[in-house]
Amino acid sequence: MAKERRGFDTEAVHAGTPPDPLFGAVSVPIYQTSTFAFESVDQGAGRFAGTEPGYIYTRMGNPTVAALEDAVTLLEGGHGALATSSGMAAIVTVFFTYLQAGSHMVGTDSVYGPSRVVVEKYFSRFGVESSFVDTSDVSNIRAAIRPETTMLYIETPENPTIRLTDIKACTEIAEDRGLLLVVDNTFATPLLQRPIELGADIVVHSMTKFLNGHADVVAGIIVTSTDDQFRKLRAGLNHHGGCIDPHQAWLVHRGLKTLGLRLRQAQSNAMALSELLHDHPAVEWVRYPGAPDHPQRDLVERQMDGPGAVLCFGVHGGLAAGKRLMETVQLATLAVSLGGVETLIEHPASMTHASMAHEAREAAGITDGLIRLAVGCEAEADLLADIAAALDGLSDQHLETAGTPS
Ligand code: LCS
Repeated sequence: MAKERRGFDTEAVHAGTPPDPLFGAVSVPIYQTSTFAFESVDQGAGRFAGTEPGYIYTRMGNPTVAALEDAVTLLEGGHGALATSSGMAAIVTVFFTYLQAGSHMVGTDSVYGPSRVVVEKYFSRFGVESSFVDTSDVSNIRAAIRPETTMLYIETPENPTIRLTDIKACTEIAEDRGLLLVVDNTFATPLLQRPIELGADIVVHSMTKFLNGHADVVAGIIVTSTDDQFRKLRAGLNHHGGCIDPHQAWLVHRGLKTLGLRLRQAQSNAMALSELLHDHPAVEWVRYPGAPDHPQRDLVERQMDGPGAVLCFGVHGGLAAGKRLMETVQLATLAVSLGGVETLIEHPASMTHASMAHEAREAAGITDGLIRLAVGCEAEADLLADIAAALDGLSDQHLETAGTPS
């Protein structure tokens, strides 16, 4: 009888946690070793040839790392996974493995800045061409595809514009045009969105964010949907060298167990904050997939099991007022990154997306006035009070300035 799929939280707690044969340790042991002894030359040769099971060298695989990879594979509904030293190492390993001179990729214009810059600035030196377009309108993807296009790379929800791209529609385009569809699922996580189930080929994550969830590790992962991709990427990662350290892998695996608990709490806080922002006179605009006025509500309903915990907004008075707000908040921390238990606020144009050219940033909707709020797990009332006080301060100042006779 087919085994029924267990609940997400059950899998998150138990996946990749095989019983420890030596002592029965309930937590996966940390195999903090760079290399593994062979019993014989023939056994070593067999491991290198792939005819003997067992580990060789931690860059090529490690049991603690494998436990984390098994867990994420299961949660994403993939075939296999490869954990990496950072989200960027995961992304660059995919590009390094699949792109070549003369090939062209189409990508989301408002991706995490370095995911785009690495292609436009570095891979271009090796003859790789790219077009980054607004993939929230899939007709832009079709228009950008060339005969030499081999990859479609999307991020949804997008960092930091919180626009969405229709994964199912991208799957159809990718199948039609023979492209590899790669989805950065960092913002949604497998709790809220499973791109491989929708037909994507490969999923990447910055595990630095929600999967680890505690702002104490930098890590990434690549999830594949076929054995062929897994083998190619395993070899690609071995040569690229961006493997994860076993201790970091163990920390991420520990964080992963509470992903559902953390993200549901953060999401509920984000919903309350989006309502506060929506109603506050100091706020010019807000974008959050959970808000009734998000322009892609239908897609949110179809593609996601929840709106997530990151939102963006702009205040009246533009960047100057935004800076005051970001420096006035007390509980929210002025810092880049997201997906941790603590609420973070940042200014993408001068921080996370500063490496993009100004025109490219503006064209992608990453305006100077955009503020990103990555909501954490604090008590809702405290977060609301913190943001409301900072916004009230802006309104008071705005009224004072408006009321000052010239
Ligand atoms: N993908 C997304 C969607 C990201 O947001 C980030 C990092 C990465 C990939 C790269 O992951 P990393 O190498 O940092 O693990 N995003 C950041 C951000 O928004 N603030 O600081 C880092």
